[in-house]
Amino acid sequence: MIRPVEPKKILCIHDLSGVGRCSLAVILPVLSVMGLQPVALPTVVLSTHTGGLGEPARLDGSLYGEAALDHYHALGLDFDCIYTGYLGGEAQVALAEKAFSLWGNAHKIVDPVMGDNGRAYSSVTPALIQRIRDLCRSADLILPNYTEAQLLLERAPVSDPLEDPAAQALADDLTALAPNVVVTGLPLGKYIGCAGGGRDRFVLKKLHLDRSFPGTGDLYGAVLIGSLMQGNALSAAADNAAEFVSLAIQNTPAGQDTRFGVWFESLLPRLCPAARDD
Ligand code: PXL
Repeated sequence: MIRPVEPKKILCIHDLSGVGRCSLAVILPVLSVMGLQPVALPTVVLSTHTGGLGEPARLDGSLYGEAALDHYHALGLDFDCIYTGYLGGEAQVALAEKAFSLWGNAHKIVDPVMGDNGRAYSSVTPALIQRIRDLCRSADLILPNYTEAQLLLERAPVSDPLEDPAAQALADDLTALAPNVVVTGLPLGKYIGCAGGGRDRFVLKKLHLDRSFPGTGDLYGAVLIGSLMQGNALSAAADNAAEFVSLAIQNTPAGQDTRFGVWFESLLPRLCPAARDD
């Protein structure tokens, strides 16, 4: 008899933005369809993301998050993985730190959400950058984009194109902070690439993108983590994630308002383990 195995639990500490297809709104469906069990811990509830849809309605989740972590710990729950993303301030970094210390054996993955396109987000202060840099030091894997990689390394962020060796060197330099690194959104000539540092080094030049959308970093992170939790090596997981993001962008009709994110929903069945050979 085949004994059923409980799906792995992933604690997802990210914002919940109602409109705009980013953060928990993409992470939860992706992880579920990949056969995993995401547990959402919204750091902040927003009516939309903050990327150009006006001033969102906002509900801070710091106190809720502290109480939810205590509740999960009292229940004796275990998490296979903790995945952190958008942290709206230093109190929310403390939430991630608390989760890391309560579940010391979980695989800890930090997406150090701080900026994009060569600039830190307006709400991101030097003190917050330092706290997030410190959080990265307790992670097993970090997933910065190109801008965040430079902020973590205390380099002035630029969006200039890179050669492959420089992309690889950036990922290698970040292993001073965390043992495994994937840098996303690297401008590699006519490609957007990602580079991995640590035990599983690689440079992938996968995406030939004509448009950029909010939330594709979260989509990428969710597929990568889902793939890792399914037992794939980091470079294979990064490859799967790049391919899915590329497909989702191609699936979004030209002329759509990019602020509303990529049309990934109809592609979700491709991520389902049972549907893989269809
Ligand atoms: O990773 C995209 C994202 C997530 N969360 C919030 C955002 C954005 C992009 O703008 O504003 C709150």
